[in-house]
Parts: sequence; structure tokens; C-alpha cells
Amino acid sequence: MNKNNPICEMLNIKYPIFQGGMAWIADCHLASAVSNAGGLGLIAAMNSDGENLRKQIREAKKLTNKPFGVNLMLMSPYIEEAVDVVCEEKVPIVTTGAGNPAPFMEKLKNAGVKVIPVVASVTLAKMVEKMGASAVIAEGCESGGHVGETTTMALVPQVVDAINIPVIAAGGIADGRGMAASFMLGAKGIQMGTAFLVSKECTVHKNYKEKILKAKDRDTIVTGKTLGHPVRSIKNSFSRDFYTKEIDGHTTKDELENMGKGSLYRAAIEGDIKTGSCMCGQICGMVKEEETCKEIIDKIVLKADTLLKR
Ligand code: TUI
Repeated sequence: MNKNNPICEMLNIKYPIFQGGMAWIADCHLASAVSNAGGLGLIAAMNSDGENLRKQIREAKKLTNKPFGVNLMLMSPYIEEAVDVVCEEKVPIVTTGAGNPAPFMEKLKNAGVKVIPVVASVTLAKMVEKMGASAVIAEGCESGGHVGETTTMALVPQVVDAINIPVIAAGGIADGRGMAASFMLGAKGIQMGTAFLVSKECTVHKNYKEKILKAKDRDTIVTGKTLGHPVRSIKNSFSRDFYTKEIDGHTTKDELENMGKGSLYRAAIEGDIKTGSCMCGQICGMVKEEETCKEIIDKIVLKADTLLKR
């Protein structure tokens, strides 16, 4: 798996497995556990102002001596300070999500940070390659949270054909079969969110974790399309209500935006899984056990290696 793998060589990691930068969920504990297990852990900057993010980064440095990164959510109100903190703290790798990272590329690159944007289209993949991205994460709409429109199966090979930097597949991957299939599509690595959300080291509220562990294949829904930022989450009273209000025509966009505010925090931190938003991917029906990040990674690598050697 790791022999001559361009992602492993470029980032100095054992396995080309990234952990998704899940807002309010991916903290220094999860990121360091994934990095210690040989993957690439990522701290989500979304929920942090600059100083909180700095604390998380410094804590992660104590918890692992392996490389880890920061995920920058481009719609975050703290994006400018997060970029500065990443540069000051000399974080080696950044992934970006939910937008075009163009305004921050130069600053990050000048500070020696490798930038690996999440893209949901070939157009953005080509743009970020020109801007000097080190790789891209092609994320299909099977993912949790903010999603594009194209599936992983269709997006990954089209992105692979369009650019010359390595592609990491994301969306709908949680086991060795998904990893092997991603490699068949031309990806050189994978990213998983939902699979790590239920890991032992993930500090998300236990109600949220249990909700995902119990979920079945058709238990997610995409809301927010009318607002221009579609989000995949578990079907519950919050998402059903949101969905109904979105299509009934009686609710304004501002009212919908206000409904969404704080909803992920309510579920992930407070454990309110009825009126909060439990973001997760369509693969939720396959994650059934709470395991350590090392167990998750070892199992996936073993299975993917076996399949790819056949
Ligand atoms: O960013 C994500 N997933 C996220 S961010 C998030 S936080 C949030 N909270 C409440 C409401 C909304 C978001 C939860 N989940 N994944 C990476 C990702 N990026 N998926 C899709 C994209 C994407 C989509 C369109 C990236 C670029 C893009 O293009 C925009 C452009 O300007 O071309």
C-alpha cells in the first residue's frame, strides 16, 4: 500500500488514508490518533477562532510526533485568522473545503504549507492544480456535511484524467473494498469521515456516535440545496423539518439560514440528536462498531492490499 505511493512519500506518512476535517468533531485527539496509526489526522478549524485553533495544534503536537494537518472550512467566519495560525505554527499540510481556496493559496504556500483542496468538480480541480495545490481530494456526494452533486464513482476518474497531481478519493468509503475500488479509479489515497467519527478516540457526543452506529443505508438526507450549500445529515426531526420548510415556499432563505445556525454544535457537542444536525455520509449503514483508529486503519489496509494483489 505505502510502497512508492506518492501521497505517502510527499507527506511522510505510512498509509495514504486521510481523516475528514469534520467541524466540531475532528479535534486534536482524533487527529493525533489517526496520525499515530499511520494515516493523516486533521484538526477542523471550522469551529475555532485563531487562538483556539492554536491550542488544538499545540496539543496535537504533544500527542503525536507524526505529521498531521488542519482542515480549513472556507465559509468559516474565522478563516483569515485560521490561515495565519496555520502558517505561524508551521502546520505542514492543509486541506480546504466548501469553496475555492484561491485567496489563501499564496500565503500558505509561501509559508511552506502543502495545500490539498477538497474539490467536487473537474473545473475546480484544474484551477487548484494551476494555483500550486500538492494534491486534491475528489469528494463525491455520498459524503457527510457539505456536498457537491457528483458521485465518487463518477467524479474520481474524471478528476484523475484531468490533472497531473495525485488524487485522493472521498465519499462513501469505509472499508478495504472502498479503498481498493478508489485505487482502481485512479486515486492514490482515500479520505474517510464517517468511519473515523465512530472511532473510540473521537470525542463527539455519545448520542451522535450511537445514532450513526445504528443508522441504515437510507437514513441520510440532503438539505440546504435552495441556499446553495447542500448538507448531508441523518434524517431526524431537524432535517425533516428543514427539508419541508425548504420546499413549502413559506419560509425565507434568512429564516432557513437561522434554523441551520448552531445545529451541528447542538448534535456534536450537546448531544441533541433530535433538533441538532447529525452530519454523516451514506456509508453510515456500514459502520457498526466502535473501534480504535489503529484497528480501523489496519483492517482497511489489510483488506485493500489483499484485493489489489488478486
Ligand atoms: O466542507 C466539506 N464538508 C463540510 S463543511 C461543514 S461545516 C458546515 N456547517 C453548516 C453548514 C454548512 C457547512 C460540514 N461539512 N467538505 C468538503 C467539500 N467541499 N465538499 C464539497 C466541497 C466543495 C463544493 C463546491 C468544494 C468546492 C466547491 O466549489 C465552490 C467553487 O467556488 O467553485
